[in-house]
Amino acid sequence: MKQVLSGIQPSGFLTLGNYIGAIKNYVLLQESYHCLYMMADLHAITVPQEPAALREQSESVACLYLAAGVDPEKSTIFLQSAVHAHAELGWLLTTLTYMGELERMTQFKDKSAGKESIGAGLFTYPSLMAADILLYNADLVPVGEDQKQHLELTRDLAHRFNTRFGETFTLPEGFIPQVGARIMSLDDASKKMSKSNPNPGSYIALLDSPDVIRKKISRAVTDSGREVKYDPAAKPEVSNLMSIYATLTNKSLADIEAQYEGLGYGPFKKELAEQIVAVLEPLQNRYVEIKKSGYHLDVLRKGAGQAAEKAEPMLTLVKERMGFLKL
Ligand code: ATP
Ligand code: LTN
Repeated sequence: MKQVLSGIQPSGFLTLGNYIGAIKNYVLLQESYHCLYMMADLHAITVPQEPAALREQSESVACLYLAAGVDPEKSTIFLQSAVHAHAELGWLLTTLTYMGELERMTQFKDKSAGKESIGAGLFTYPSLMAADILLYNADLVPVGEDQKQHLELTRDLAHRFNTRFGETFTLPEGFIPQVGARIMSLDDASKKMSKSNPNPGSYIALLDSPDVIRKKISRAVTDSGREVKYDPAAKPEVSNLMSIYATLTNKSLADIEAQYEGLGYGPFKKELAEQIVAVLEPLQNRYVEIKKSGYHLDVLRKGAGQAAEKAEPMLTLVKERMGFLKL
């Protein structure tokens, strides 16, 4: 059976972009594959995090995985920091990564732009992500479009290692949705929707109340026309809202165009907000229950043990192949 691995950084509270680009597919894939889903907390600290906030956000991501339907009987759910092999293999792979490769990463360029002090970890971030994936010989990695470049690097590192030290790692493939792989900001359709955007109006948080969701959608930027038409080049804002609508309702973009022909943006936005509420309200109710019960902490404890059991033999093999003296 194929192996799946993915993760989300607890660097804030999750958005609809995280749900559509990643979590929705986590739930789908667990029916057919061995799946490991982590809270990438070692990645989250590549930008400064308040300790109390990091703890709270990590718990929140775990509860959201569970509330969205990731089933701990089918999938292993764990904290990256609870499995030591991630940091260790991360270092080993950092030594195989070229500066030029890291300098080309668009996520690094975006996140470091205009900043005075940039942590070295933000730069070497992709080598750690490669370690997460290769440690379990994952075949498939469900992610949004923005992670494609990191996956390419992961494949290059796996190939480089295999060539130098002998066949060890599987070369992973991305599992990227056809529609919704890059949900854009509600206030600026040239930027991706992101949980670390300082303007909360730019995203729908998975924990936003129904009224906040309605308000944010009604205020979402649209062009001055009125035609509900999917045309990302000419109408990026409406096209983005249509992608959200399509993924949440499983309707095709053509069906949505037909449904709102001649009606203008108003009715479309109103119905979109209701569709989002219909998906998020039950998820939020489950979230509250799970958080209160503390169930997620048991899941994480068990998950760390299961993940470590798989990761340790791989790390031992890698170290042996690289020539570390075994005592
Ligand atoms: P940050 O703003 O802190 O960098 P983020 O919101 O971009 O965070 P990540 O933790 O980097 O979220 O991403 C988690 C997963 O969600 C990844 O698979 C990523 O590709 C996906 N994802 C994030 N934002 C979007 C988006 N706007 N559209 C589709 N998928 C997304
Ligand atoms: N870099 C990813 C989060 C992440 C990840 C992973 C995704 C860390 N390790 C391993 C897939 C597989 C991001 O979404 N920013």
